[in-house]
Amino acid sequence: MSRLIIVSNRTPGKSPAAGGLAVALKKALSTRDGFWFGWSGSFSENPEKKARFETIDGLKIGQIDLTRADHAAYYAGFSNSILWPAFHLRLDLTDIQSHWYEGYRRVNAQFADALVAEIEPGDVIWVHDYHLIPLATELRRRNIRNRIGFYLHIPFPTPDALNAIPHHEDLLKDLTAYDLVGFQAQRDLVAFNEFIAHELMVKETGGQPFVVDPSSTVLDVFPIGSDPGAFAKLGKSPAAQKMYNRVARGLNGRALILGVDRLDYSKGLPQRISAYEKLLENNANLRRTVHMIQIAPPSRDTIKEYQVISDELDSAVGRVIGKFSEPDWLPLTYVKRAYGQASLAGLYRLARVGLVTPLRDGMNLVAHEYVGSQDPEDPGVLVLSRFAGAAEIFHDALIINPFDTDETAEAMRKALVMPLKERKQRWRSLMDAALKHSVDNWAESYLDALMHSHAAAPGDEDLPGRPHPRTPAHRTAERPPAGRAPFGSRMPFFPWLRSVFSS
Ligand code: ADQ
Repeated sequence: MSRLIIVSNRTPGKSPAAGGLAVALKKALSTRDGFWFGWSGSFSENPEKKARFETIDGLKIGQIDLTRADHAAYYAGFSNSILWPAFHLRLDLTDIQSHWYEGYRRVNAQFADALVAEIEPGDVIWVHDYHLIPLATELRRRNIRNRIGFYLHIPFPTPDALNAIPHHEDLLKDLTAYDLVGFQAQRDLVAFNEFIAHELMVKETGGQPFVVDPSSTVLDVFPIGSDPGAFAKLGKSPAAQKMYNRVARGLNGRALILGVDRLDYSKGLPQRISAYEKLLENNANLRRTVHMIQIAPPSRDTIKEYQVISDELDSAVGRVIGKFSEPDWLPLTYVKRAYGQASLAGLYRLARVGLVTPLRDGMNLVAHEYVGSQDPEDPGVLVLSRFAGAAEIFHDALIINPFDTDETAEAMRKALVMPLKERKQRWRSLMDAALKHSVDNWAESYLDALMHSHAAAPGDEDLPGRPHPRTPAHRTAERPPAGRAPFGSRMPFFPWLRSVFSS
């Protein structure tokens, strides 16, 4: 079996509290030879070109250091002050500083330099997320011909938002250097195709289109998931039970409404607090019968916009507490720290209402984890934003528009009074969807599609005399049908768009 090389901004750490994604990728690596590669988390003003390897928790990890200046431009700068807000359609929050792009490309080139020495013929390379879009281009420049796949964990932007990103043409070309590009949701593939369709229109009306030819890259949808079976077990574990009992005692029979998020402006937290405020305002009878817990540990807090959202949330929480609290009842608890998965599973299991209301989100794994942790005999209700990738999977959640705080408040009320029979029916359907879209199925279907993403057998491309698989001659060779369709969600690149490239 070919070796697997996983590349992401950071590698999994030494702490055992790894997320579902790290666990699934670790599992994929445990059945194959290979390693995980990324930034070490350390700075050096003169970083070694070669990767340092160590084995952590049975996993081979390769790392490099970065200079402080490059990291600032690549991570806080281009990745998280331009790509993240623009891909989440928050152009108002972008901070465009032109020199960041050079740092972004420099770090991708540095990743490629370190990787080149480690790649063997037949290795399959799986690159993760928006920090590393140019990595395949950099590897191809260094004559790496192996299969390389890319997975985007966040949503793909609409054409206008894409056009607002400096050097977006380069980034689109970079995507076409991959054999397979995987998206979270159909919405993302549609957005990609929409951009190409828009360029076709520009051409047809006599303008100067930006020509990118994605015809040698397979574009497909692979919705990520969690491990619902593991969460079902975890929800009953002693650590989960401890958290469950501790909080249940405090609730004293009140219904728990729960939000668990990274503190990020994409998660719609101030809007969520406003919706809860409306719930209490419009339903005086519910006051004292409910309690909301919002867990939101700060993230990326060196970036100004993250400090702003943190202040905004502080003030929204203070407003609601000030408005409704009584000496013996608090409407809301806001916890600004992260918890381990077992504690989260206990809280998820206790919550009558799980609030997952991002303004835009790639998938949102909290939705999957909430569903996985429920007690089948007394399940809670998921209130889910239509702008989370998860909404394409969880049809039996209460789907809301997070910008419409009246609608969100009404969904919370509906969830609180929902009869047990309906809760059970909805939960069964959600659990079936979570199991179908488990993180293991996701990794397996992605890797399967990557293995079939061009006609050459793995390693063949490196045999002497074999044509380079990415040469135009090879592109005309019949391609297998784009890998196994992940859960029937495959939507190929619109064939009629090919005309724009062939004319
Ligand atoms: P995130 O934006 O980080 O991920 P999400 O998918 O909700 O968002 O969470 C990822 C993980 O973080 C989950 O396993 C969750 O348990 C954990 N987590 C979140 N809040 C936590 C808290 N307060 N304490 C402890 N753990 C917490 C990005 C994209 C998502 C996409 C994922 C995976 O933005 O859309 O679903 O990658 O592809």
